[in-house]
Amino acid sequence: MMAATPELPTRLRVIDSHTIGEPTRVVWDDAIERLIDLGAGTVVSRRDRFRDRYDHVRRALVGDPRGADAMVGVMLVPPADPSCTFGAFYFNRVGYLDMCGHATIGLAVTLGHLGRITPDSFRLETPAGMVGVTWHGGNNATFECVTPRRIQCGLTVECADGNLVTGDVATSGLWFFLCRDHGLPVVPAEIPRLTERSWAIRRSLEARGITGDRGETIDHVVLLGPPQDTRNHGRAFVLCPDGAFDRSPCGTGTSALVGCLREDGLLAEGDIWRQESVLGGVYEASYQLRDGVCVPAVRGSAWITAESELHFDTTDPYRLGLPR
Ligand code: PYC
Repeated sequence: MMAATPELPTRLRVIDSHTIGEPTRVVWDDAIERLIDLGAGTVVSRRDRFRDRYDHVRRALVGDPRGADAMVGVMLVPPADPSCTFGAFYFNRVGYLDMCGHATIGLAVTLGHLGRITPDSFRLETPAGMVGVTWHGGNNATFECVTPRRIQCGLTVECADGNLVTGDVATSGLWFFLCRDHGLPVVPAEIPRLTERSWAIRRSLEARGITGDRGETIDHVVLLGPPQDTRNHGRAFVLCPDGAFDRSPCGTGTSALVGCLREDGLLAEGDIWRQESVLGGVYEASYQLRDGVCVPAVRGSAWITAESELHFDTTDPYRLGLPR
């Protein structure tokens, strides 16, 4: 017998996009507000309430069979900070992300597509903090991420597969291990081995108790390499928490990298760093110093792929997603 079904509408409208390959699903339906009560307060408190009471909605929205590998969902909520126009929290098929760069670019292009914004800048309240967003019109948007911080530089880790790698532990809204000496070409043909190696690194960080400075799991691994196109500066394979690789160069990962490059004296204020994904899509990143604080900016492009209505038929055994 099927378990009693928790609150979930039978239909929900969403807008899907991809940010140079990386999928985003923005929930765009009044029904969700009638059905779920996230209370008042900050984006963090609304996200936590969603996680505690309505986590099944997350799985139904972005997990199999309705979601896609690597998809990040965005729930728009009212901001608590009066300087922000919107609030948003992010989730994927295994949990929640405090910030997501590609999904922020996807959200800006989606809001532009819906006529909710004009080409301009606005402030977005996210669980990681306040993020500046500019929709340039059409498919292009820039986000200014939270301040990057590197807490370990040149850390050597022995992986479960026996390989020794050296990298930096850094954050810019999410936690990353950024590594250059992983020994693999950052090309599509190597995605299975890049995935395996980055999982080995992630497992080894966990086994050694290496975390963010408040015990956060380092759940994104960035394997860096030289660009394939001489107009660009670097290339990245990024393993996401759900085991999928980021089809884009990873927005928050690129922000964290910008912070490391600055500290290493490899990127001057205002200079552009063009970062390729393992698939070849490019973000343009730079930073400004505001009151001495590094503010990274990442510019990218997103395209709407669908305006759809998801169906959650009450007779569907998988209306809440596959059980995994
Ligand atoms: O663009 O920040 C990002 C991101 C994180 C996980 C997937 N994309």
